[in-house]
Amino acid sequence: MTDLFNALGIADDATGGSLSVRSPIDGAEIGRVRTTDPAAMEGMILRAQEAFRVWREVPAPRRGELVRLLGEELRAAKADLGALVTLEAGKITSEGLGEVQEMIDICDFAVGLSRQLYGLTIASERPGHRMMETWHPMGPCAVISAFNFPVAVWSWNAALALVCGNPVIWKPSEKTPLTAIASMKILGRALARFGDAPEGLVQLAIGGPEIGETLVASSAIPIVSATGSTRMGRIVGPRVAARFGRPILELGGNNAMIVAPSADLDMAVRAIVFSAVGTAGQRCTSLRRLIVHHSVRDELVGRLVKAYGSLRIGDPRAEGTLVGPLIDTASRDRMVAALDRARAEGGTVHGGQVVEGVPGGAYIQPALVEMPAQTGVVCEETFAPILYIMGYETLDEAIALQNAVPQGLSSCIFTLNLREAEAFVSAAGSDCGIANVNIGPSGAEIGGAFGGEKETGGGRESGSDAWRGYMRRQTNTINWSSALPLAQGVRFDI
Ligand code: UN1
Repeated sequence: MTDLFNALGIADDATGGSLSVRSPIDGAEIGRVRTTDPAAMEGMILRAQEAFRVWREVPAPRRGELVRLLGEELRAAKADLGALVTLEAGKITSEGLGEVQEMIDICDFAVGLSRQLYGLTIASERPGHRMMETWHPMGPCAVISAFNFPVAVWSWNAALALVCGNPVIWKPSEKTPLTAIASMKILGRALARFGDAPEGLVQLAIGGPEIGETLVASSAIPIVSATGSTRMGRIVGPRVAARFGRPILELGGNNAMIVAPSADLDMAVRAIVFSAVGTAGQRCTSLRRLIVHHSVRDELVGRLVKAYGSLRIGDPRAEGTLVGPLIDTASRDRMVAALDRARAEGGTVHGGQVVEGVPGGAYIQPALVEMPAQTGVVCEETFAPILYIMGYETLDEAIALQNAVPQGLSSCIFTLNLREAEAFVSAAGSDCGIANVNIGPSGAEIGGAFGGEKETGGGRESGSDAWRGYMRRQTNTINWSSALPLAQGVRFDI
């Protein structure tokens, strides 16, 4: 561990502070970090504003160079940062590395984007006039991130914000400050090679709700990108909106898969197991509801019970482990309580036993729960590996079930029937921000816009044109004639 902290340059930061950081692997303290004094936030916000005044005038491709260097440094640090993600967030080794790869991917994307912040030209109704759109930097961007993707979600936001000309203030989860400090050190290496970035371009604020509240309340921060629970989003969203800031919210999901009669069940089983138990069910895209046609239900459930029975649960660093610990025992308690409630609502539970694998860690068998209907507990997101299973007869019924929850992040259908697949992704199909065919709901690539509707919050991050959320649009009308005609035929002669 000391070697790891040295390699990432965080050894000095990971001792002596007031916030105790525990590894979910065994509950042991792995570091103490200093929290940010809430009284220091004002200075931090001022520094971000000063950095903005410089950074917004740096040409976007040059801004992209910083992100290119960050991508290079992340490549060099991938094994170490991945190992730290495993240590601090409890992800299995492959998923820890995958998270860092996601950071590298968004850096590559943002570098290309730094030469493609395109606007439109628009036909003017007036002779000798031209209309166009210009995209300008917006200002400091606050990033409030969650424990489950402790570094990738920051990088989605930071890479885009930086090429778009915005400074970043990052408030990571209190459960994962070490990966945040390490990411800042890695960024520091890129900044040193870059040379002339303004001080305060990217800052880290570690601490509890009072830190987040300052960022949410400050009108000097036009963009607040927040990832976490719907409960958190209900507080952050309205507060940012009330000061006419721009919230980018990525909140709870309750993601479903429909398995149709024609589905390739071999593929479906693999997709279900990865998306329901990967990251111990702690992705916002994790599969939580299986809506399976009655004709294939018994076979599929039988195969899933078998597959779940062979899952290796334990130390996420060990070769062959597929299910690591939950983030903490409170999270495991919530899973146990949800399973009790599911039983009370008529469910039959397979698995879900607490595992005393490594003492001090919150290990538990992932659970499959056959439900008679989509009851109250199924409509809630429990951030743990619980997969509720329900049956259906017609596709309309399946789509209605899938859409009948308050969340709208990710969804998918397994079918070899073209009509069903197209119906699922049509206007009357899935109401989610992500709708897939023959792949699971989790593990999205960074090239697409990421986010969802309803209680998921409506924000979009990562690929496609999500960058527009980090810039302000300006409409320009240029008159190159020697007359001054008014629009809409208005006459106003003086
Ligand atoms: C999250 O859980 O907040 O699609 C993000 C996925 C990952 C990102 C998840 N690429 O599962």
